[in-house]
Amino acid sequence: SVTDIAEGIVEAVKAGAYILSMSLGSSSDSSVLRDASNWAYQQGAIQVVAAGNSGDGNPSTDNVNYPARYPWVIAVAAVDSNGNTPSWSSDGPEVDVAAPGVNILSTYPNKQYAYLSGTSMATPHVTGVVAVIEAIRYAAGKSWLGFDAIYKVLTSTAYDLGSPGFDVYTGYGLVDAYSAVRYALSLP
Ligand SMILES: [Ca+2]
Ligand SMILES: [Ca+2]
Repeated sequence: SVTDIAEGIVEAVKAGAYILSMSLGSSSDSSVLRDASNWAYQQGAIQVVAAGNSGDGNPSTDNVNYPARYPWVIAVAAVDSNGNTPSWSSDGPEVDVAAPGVNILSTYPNKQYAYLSGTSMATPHVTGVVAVIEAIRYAAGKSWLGFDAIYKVLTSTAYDLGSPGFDVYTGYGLVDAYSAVRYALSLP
């Protein structure tokens, strides 16, 4: 339930998890989810969230789920191996970046692997990049980059896809781990 998710966010941050990967969402907002997510942001947590699999191909309708819609999280759309947006990837002005989300080799119940598709598969690619950024900065003796700086790093180094510049399908573009790490290491 949404209260379970809210509680999970709060307990994770209380336990010291400051990078949250959330392959989940709902089309309806909830005050308890909003409060928990905003609280996590205020604690310095970086929340990376699947935009959703409710795309309709219409750029004028917003299909981004909650909590991906919140401005204090990073909302991730899916692209295929050609950089194209699958029809189901949720589109909207809150999409921040895109990542591979079609036919992604994934862990699966009962000690299995399976090729899965969804913004749920795209999201951990971005979460991993955030973790690498913070880890390499830590190894270099640099401070934790908070949400605002991470947001700038990811969006300004993303590889532009689709229509030039920001678009509602891929946000600022395909997340680029190497460029993002290089840029993050150049920051104080
Ligand atoms: Ca739409
Ligand atoms: Ca674009």
